[in-house]
Amino acid sequence: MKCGMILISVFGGCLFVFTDIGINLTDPMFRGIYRGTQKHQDDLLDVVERAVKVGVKKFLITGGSLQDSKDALQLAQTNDMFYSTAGCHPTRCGEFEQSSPDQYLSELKSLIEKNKTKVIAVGECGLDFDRLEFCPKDTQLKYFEKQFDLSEQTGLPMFLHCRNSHAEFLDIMRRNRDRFVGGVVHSFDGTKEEAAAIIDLDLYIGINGCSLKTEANLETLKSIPSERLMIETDAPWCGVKNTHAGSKYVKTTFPTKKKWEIGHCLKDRNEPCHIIQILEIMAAVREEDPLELANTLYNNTIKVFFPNI
Ligand SMILES: *[C@@H]1O[C@H](CO)[C@@H](O)[C@H](O)[C@H]1NC(C)=O
Ligand SMILES: CC(=O)N[C@H]1CO[C@H](CO)[C@@H](O)[C@@H]1O
Ligand SMILES: [Zn+2]
Repeated sequence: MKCGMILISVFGGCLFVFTDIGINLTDPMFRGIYRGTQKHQDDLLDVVERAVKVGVKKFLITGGSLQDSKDALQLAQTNDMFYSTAGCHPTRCGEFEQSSPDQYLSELKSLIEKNKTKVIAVGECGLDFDRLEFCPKDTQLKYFEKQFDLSEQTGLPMFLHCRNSHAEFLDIMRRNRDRFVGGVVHSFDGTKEEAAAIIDLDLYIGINGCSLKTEANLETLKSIPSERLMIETDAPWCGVKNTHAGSKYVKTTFPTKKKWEIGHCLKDRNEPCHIIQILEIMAAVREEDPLELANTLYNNTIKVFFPNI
């Protein structure tokens, strides 16, 4: 595939290599469906092609529940660049109790074990105390900890989520540290001290648009060694907005429309091609060479998620 054709960038096309460690590619928005209604044609392939043109080599498709993990795996099987995670997001943890918690867990386990070449992490799992309306605290705590059974039994690293729950999160991570090989806390928006505590546990920190909203976020980003960072979009969520502190460092823009049009990005739908904007912000804030930084970030993902290649 040709690179750089749609880029309006000071950087050339294929220079960069990326693993987008967090991408919700099973979201119906990439099929043109919004709140159950078909609003435009399915443009998943265009979205993927735009990402490939900026250098995305590996797409780690997030699984957020048992069904979503099945869908993510099924999608991962359609493309050699796609991989998936399997687990249950904190806001979905009530699902464990809808039938039998043990069965929910064993179905996740069997999905992983039968598809070891595609499922590369346990997750998304963790804690989210900003959204307790979806799942109460005690349920989140219980089933986050339960998912270490999966990392222990499968030997896979973890893809972790932590929102407004740092103390409880760290407490659970420390208590279970010998039950998982490693992993990443994605969409990180915490303080320098919180970042340091995560690194102390020999974990990595994932940065997307939600990690770059304020000057304080940018200061925290500077404090993290590049050997501990990963990059992601969390698309279709967490896009970089003009109001975000990081946006002043964005150099690459894409043809974008408010109403869907073929060959264009859509204003309020983040896409994996925007990963280059995250890199531009990270490199500028950290005063690092973007190419060197991209290589380091890519190598970090190989170490954690693809140790055998
Ligand atoms: C990344 O890994 C490749 C292959 O092992 C190596 O050649 C390269 O120097 C590494 N780059 C960085 C910036 O770590
Ligand atoms: C490619 C592959 O190994 N697919 C398997 C994934 O797991 C399901 C069961 O959960 C099997 O039916 C597939 O064959
Ligand atoms: Zn998340």
